[in-house]
Amino acid sequence: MATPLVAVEHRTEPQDERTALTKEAFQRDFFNNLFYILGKFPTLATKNDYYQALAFVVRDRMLQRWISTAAAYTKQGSRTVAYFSAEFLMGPHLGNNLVNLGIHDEVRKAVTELGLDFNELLLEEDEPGLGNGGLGRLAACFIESLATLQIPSLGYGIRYEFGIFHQEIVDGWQTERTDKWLRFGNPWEIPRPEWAVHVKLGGYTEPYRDEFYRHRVRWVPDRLVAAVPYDTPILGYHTNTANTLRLWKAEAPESFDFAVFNRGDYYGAVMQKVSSENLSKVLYPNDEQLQGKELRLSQQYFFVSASLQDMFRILKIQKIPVERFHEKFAAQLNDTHPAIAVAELMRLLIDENVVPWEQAWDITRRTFAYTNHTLLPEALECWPLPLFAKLLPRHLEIIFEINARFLDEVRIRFYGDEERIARMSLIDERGERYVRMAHLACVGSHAINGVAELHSELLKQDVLRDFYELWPTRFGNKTNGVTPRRWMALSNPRLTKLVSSHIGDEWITDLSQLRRLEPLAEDAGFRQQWLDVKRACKCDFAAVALKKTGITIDPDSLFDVQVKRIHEYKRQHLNILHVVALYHRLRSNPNVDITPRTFIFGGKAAPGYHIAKLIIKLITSVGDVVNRDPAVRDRLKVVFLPNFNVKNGQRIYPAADLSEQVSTAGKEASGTGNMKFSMNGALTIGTMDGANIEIREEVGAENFFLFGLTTPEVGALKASGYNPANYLDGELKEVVELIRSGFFSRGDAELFRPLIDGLVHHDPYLVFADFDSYSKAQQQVSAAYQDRDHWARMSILNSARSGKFSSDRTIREYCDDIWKAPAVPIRLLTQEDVKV
Ligand code: GL7
Repeated sequence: MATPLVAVEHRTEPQDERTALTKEAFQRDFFNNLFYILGKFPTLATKNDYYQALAFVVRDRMLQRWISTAAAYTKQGSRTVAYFSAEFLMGPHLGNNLVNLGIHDEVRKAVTELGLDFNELLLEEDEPGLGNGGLGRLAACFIESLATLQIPSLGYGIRYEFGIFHQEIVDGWQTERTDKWLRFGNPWEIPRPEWAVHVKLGGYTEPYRDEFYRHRVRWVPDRLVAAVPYDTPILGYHTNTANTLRLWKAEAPESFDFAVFNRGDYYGAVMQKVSSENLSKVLYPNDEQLQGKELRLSQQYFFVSASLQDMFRILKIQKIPVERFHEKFAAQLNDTHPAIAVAELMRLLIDENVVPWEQAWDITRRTFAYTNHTLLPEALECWPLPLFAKLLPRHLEIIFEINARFLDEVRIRFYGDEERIARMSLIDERGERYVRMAHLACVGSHAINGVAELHSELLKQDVLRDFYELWPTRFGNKTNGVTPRRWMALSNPRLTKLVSSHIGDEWITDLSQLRRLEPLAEDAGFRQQWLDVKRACKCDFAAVALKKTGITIDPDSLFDVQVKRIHEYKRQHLNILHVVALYHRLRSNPNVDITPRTFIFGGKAAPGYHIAKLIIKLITSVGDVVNRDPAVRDRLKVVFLPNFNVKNGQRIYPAADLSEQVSTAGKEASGTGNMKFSMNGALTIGTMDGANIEIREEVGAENFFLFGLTTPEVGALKASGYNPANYLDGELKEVVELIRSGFFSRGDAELFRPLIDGLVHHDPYLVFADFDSYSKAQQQVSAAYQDRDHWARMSILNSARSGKFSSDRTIREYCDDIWKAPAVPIRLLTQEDVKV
């Protein structure tokens, strides 16, 4: 009798020989894969071979869902969300797929029985790091929630050959290495070359008359690139839904090659192929900083055009007329990176489907909605007009026409307000001319949203104020969320087990149920179990930290964590200044009673962002001194964990006691790491910024360490002429002098000068202004941690009250308010059903 691998009643699929869920079938297939797919036998097999053999076992068991889902959507012509994003920071797939299939623990047992280390195999997966940070990870959480909520959806993006660079710390400095995530192959994707499309670039346009003597415009490009879709199934949690992430790879179109080959220019033909492939070669590693590079605009247009063409193909298969494009699809623009889609959809409708302008415009606006993700001016995408004209001549004409009609509307509404016209124009004409992508996105969308309450308000008051005044009803808020499947169930199995043993497991798909933990905060036994879980996670992380940095950390110290991209507005330097202050206190009075702390930092700096890299160097340099100083007696430790990514994040969030969310008020649009920490029972020290405000509102002010200036106070201080030197006294002054003196740089007083001088003379993010308040809040943290039992209470309440921050809630709001996309439950097909 075969042992069933799973005894979960949600599993309804008819099982066949190949994908049966018995332990025997699973172990048999594992070795079959090693043999027939990887061509290895155990003696020669590497860990990665085993990982892949396992991945294929799991993939086989996902395909029935995937095929059934595609078949249902095709047959029903279901309304579909198309999530357009230049980034999808998926993280490793294997563990998540096991959790969502509901076979995680059983597969772990079966693998372990084979004498293999299950965790080690999971770690073998090179994660697809196709994103920079929060924005890309949000897209990943969203498509997982869409699948869990059974909403028909497609994620459209770019299959970068090199994702976000791999960070190493050498002599305390960040160094970058290319991320060769595809090196050993990717078992999760299926290429679909039969659905490749051509994307045009460059050239010129010309008017002509078609066979019906209609005026038309022809775009004669000077380059064609083939876009080949690579599909990855995205499973919902314990549902039959498996949606698709469709990422485009750039290749040279065969036909073009032939032309050059025939001219005998072999080398030229190969070079052309190489230059086409460049389009999906590498992710630009800047977060929140526009790099006005032609290749970047080409990438954006490349994936947007391919995706829209793909959507037309889908319409055709489902026999839906192009005039009903907006009924079939709700397309979300994840920031302005895909905003060129507005002009591209117009072009496809007008030039290629001969839809009249007014109707095409109506369809376009009803199709798109736009999410803004940042208030930082340097992140707002503006493309120089000449560059735009060269690459996308037809789109520029279309944008001019959209602009002319739009500005007419503004003129009528705001009679005589020429300044407003200039401010709102899609073209910035104040000096050199630019195309303003955020304006294009606003004009071409029926809904516009920010990603947290404060951010959405600031958009209306500030960055998009004119648009808000014109179309107030189009604006809304959708506070971000994160998926509890990856960020709790998968990454924190101990907590998951503890929670589920008390309140059942429905919280995994209905996070508001965590509220039922609230009464348990008063239960001493539960508090002890809660602390035990936290301590075990901290021990796990201590082992990781030791392995990756050689630094030994004490699991009984307070783990104070700041992991996120390194950026001045996120103020990692505020944090490290406080570390230096504590060190200074210890050195000045070695017997001072302090709460032992481990400061954990992680995050990448954009390779060209010198100050951010210097902040990393400062952190590692302070660590070098503090970690070794015998006077400290291990009461302070500073760890910079290299290469913060999804995989590392999964081990850090569960281990944190304190979450550092210390951006200057009004700068962090939302933050999402803040949510992952709180769910996993960390307390937050934070400013009134982004989603921190809502986290504090949910968990209660008494369970949150607040500090710093508010957004209006920041504005007022800046308006009054902020002088950071005025704040340079007392402990802060001593801290700054210590760094300036070269104490942390072996006497080199020059090394940190750019950073320190920048703070003393400019300090655009008000580090000095907030230092005192931060330092006081940190004292409250230290005091609170002394009463471990009370800390446990606060920690439990953080988790219990984090339900709002599930991406399921966010996605439901998008579906109800913007996409109007209902769920489509999937019935699993048998192999009989799909026989031709
Ligand atoms: C960001 C915001 O900075 C961040 O606060 C937000 O949580 C995230 C998702 O909405 O989007 N905007 C941005 O450009 N990046 C972000 O992470 C890179």
